[in-house]
Amino acid sequence: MFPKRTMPRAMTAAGVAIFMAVLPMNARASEAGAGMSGHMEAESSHMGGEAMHEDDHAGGSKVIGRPGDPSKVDEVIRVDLSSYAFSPDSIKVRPGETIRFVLTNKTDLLHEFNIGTSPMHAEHRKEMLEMMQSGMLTPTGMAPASPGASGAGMMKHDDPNSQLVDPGTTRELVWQFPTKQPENGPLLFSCNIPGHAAAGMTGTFTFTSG
Ligand SMILES: [Cu+2]
Repeated sequence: MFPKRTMPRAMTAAGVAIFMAVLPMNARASEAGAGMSGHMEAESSHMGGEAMHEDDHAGGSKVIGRPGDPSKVDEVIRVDLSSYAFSPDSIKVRPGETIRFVLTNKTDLLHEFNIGTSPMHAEHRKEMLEMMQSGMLTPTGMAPASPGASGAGMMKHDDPNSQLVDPGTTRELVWQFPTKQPENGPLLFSCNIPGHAAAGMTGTFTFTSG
């Protein structure tokens, strides 16, 4: 029913993986020590049928959903990414439904669409800031990969709940939502590129009753 667009996604994921590969190991270690509550360590290839959780310290459901099956999409929602806002900035979700987000960035800056709870976004923002500070991430996109960035010690940063949208492009993200808000929710969408969320680039998911 919908055309598959796997190539742009794959390229973006590879770019992110290369970025994370060069982060200082001590930075990664200190994050881990602080409890990477929002960090998804599994590779996307392992995420297929598995729901995503935050670390479960307090009990209760913290499921934020899972990568959706592109052949079982219940609803298509277009979201425009501008500097610095989402339109719409509030999205209604039916419990358990699968949404294909069509994300269009008409600006000349890089933006992100990331689904998560507030603590997850805060954690991811720290990672994005480190990428920016290391020069691997620029305001307009990923820096070209440096030779030798791959190999042993390669870090994966392939979050299936996130899509980077290059300037002037459209990307898609298919996500199956949980049946209710996570205990430590609510679910929000956010651009975690440094400064963008603070400037207003966030939005809310609200769950309808049925
Ligand atoms: Cu942004």
